[in-house]
Amino acid sequence: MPSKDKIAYFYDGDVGNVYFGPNHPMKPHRLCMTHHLVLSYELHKKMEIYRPHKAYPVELAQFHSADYVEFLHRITPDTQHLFADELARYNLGEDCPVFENLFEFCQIYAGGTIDAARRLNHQLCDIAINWAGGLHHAKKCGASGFCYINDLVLGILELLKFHARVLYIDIDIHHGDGVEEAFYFTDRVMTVSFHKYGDMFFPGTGDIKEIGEREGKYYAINVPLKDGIDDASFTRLFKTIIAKVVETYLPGVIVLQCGADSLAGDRLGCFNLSIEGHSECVKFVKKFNLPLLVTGGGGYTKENVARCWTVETGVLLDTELPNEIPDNEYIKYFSPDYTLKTQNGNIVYVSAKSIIHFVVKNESNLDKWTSV
Ligand code: ZLS
Ligand code: CA
Ligand code: ZN
Repeated sequence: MPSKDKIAYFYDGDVGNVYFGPNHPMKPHRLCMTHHLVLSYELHKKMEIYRPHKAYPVELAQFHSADYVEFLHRITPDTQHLFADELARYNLGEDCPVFENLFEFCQIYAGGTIDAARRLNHQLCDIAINWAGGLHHAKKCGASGFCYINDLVLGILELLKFHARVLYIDIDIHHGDGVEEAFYFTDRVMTVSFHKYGDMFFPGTGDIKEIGEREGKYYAINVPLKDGIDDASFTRLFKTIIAKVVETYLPGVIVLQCGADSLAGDRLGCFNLSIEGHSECVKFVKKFNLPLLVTGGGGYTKENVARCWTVETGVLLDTELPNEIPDNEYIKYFSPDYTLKTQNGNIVYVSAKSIIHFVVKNESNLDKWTSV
């Protein structure tokens, strides 16, 4: 059945041309690979493709401090040695290096999420996709974990102009700390993050006991998980929690961060999800038929990131994709099998009992939930 949903997809060919540096796990080129795979399946024919505007400094300063935005604008790889104090103050360095065209990169991915939110606000689409967005760690006054500007917070602030309640869901393997922190004291945004927790895993926050404060108490949900969680456990937790949240919170719009570092075989991640498991979460969220803003996020084994986000573009379009990848100029990256679904070799089998760390606690906002 062809979809009746109107899908807006945001992409700028310049976003994949920046380079974080040798050995850095974040490879923006994965965004070009994703886009080429989307094109090779001819999915562009089923949605509206937009080049996002480059967000203006004043737009970035709706969340970030003006001095931080101004510094990001000004700093270059050639001048950074003159600004040691500021680099430290704004947490720029190994995880968040200063590279060529850094500010333009931020303007593009943030512009994409802002444009996506605005099109949803004006009911010009039902679903808006920005795979370049989802940089959930950035803080008001500084960078963190490969994230400089928090496009998700900016997108949600835009959605709040038209919607009383926004639900934010984060399936990146890392805790969505920047988004949680921005809305920790309000009941107008409910944040739900699924993530690896413990063993000093970055960023170290996201305990089940973090539930929000003041007006925001019970409006932050954290689902801390251990290594190796598989499709069956993850999707069961996800569906149980999200169904209950949507039923009780009644959001006007959903923002879904689809970080692909929760896939098996990720260079930084340690979960055991297949692309089918990951995309089942997207399918489940789509079924609520609420306006939906979908972003990327982490993902460090780039062939699998491209595969995953292409499958999920298909899910959002209600289009099943043949497993054999059609010929395209990036086909070499998908050798040796040239198929879309996760290679079995990525899955590591571990005892299911050892991996579920998530316990429903009476004192948390999950108190009325009988079992997960
Ligand atoms: O959620 O764990 C850390 C912080 C450190 C260890 C790494 N060193 C460099 C800094 C201090 C405690 N950082 C994490 C950040 C993970 C961000 C995830 C982003 C997202 O997916 C959303 C986009 C981390 N993990 C791995 C690295 N950093 C890392 C690995 C290898 C390198 C090379 C480049 C840089 C320095 C050497 C680097 C970082
Ligand atoms: Ca997460
Ligand atoms: Zn991540």
